[in-house]
Amino acid sequence: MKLEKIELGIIALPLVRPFRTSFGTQTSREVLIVKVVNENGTTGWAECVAMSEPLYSPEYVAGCLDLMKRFLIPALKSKPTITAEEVAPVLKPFLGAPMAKAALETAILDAQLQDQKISLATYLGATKSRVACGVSVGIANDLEALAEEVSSYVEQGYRRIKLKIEPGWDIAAVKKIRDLYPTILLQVDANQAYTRDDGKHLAALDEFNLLLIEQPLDEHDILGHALLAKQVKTPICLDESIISLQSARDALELKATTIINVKPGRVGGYIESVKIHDLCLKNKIPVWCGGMLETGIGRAANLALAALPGFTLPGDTSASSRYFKEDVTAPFVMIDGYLDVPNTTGIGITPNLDFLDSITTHREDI
Ligand code: SMG
Ligand code: MG
Repeated sequence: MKLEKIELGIIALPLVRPFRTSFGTQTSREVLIVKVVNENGTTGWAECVAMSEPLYSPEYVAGCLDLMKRFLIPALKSKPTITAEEVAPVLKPFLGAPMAKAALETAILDAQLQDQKISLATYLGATKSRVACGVSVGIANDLEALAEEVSSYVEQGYRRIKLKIEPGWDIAAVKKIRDLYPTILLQVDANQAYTRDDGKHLAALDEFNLLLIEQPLDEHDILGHALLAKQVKTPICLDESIISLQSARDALELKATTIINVKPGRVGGYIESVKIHDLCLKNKIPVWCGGMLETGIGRAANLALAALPGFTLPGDTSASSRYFKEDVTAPFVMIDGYLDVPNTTGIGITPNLDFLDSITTHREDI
């Protein structure tokens, strides 16, 4: 396609409740939204999953906007035509920035698939029409508040609970929820909050029959995760460390992870995500779809990915109501613990433009 127009917008959406992790507390979601228009007048949408500050990963909203304007978009526009499959190779010389690159690739893919009249789910190879939902539960003020929050999610039908942990908020929190729900699928996510010396401490989680411990150590400490895997029985699942197909291959080979959290923004897009999925499927490694507090735009695309056959564990793909009072698309509503996979062309959403305008804090037309 020919890129006729690209619009970058930053929106701010309050979260329905603060979300505390080992690296900070989010009360509102600032999101960089990408809109592309091609020569047919087709509009493609995507959201960049970077957060406001570089706390989860090195990328952040204002940095992604600058990088897109200064380097990524000029590189794409220098080509007379571009396909979604060409985006990653064209942007490869610019190092890092998987979230910024993924957003551009996804917006172009959305427009391309609409023109081809196929859904993202079909394009990616989805085999399911709905996906089981998990929910990620932040660090609470005390164990009672945690139990209350988890109970409300269980009542709503969520099929898997993930507890955020950090030193000082781990064993007792897990015990509290496991005692309340002896059989529920339960896992924890540390967002790199522990060190190699914490193996013995983390082994105390083994008795709670957890699905996995997500990213206990520094994102660069692949060897540390492999050593930790020998000390704990609970499977280790990498999130932040997996930034590409190559890094997934290496981490598996080194036995640093036996389950992978696939986040398209973290690995540079949906096309790379499918490659990681295929590698894992071939090696019988379970994968699940991570979340970055996406609006309906990113959620729609994540659901298409989570519908691939290797996504055998419920992901952090929760209903719109878990995050926002009002979403920028029609809300994703959970039925019986599942969300339907969008099946119209492209990523399958139409943003509410008036609402989007009303929450836009910054806009640039390129
Ligand atoms: O989208 O439901 C969601 C959030 C899931 O816990 C979640 N994401 O490390 O997996 C993770 C975190 C990253 C974002 S935390 C603000
Ligand atoms: Mg995580």
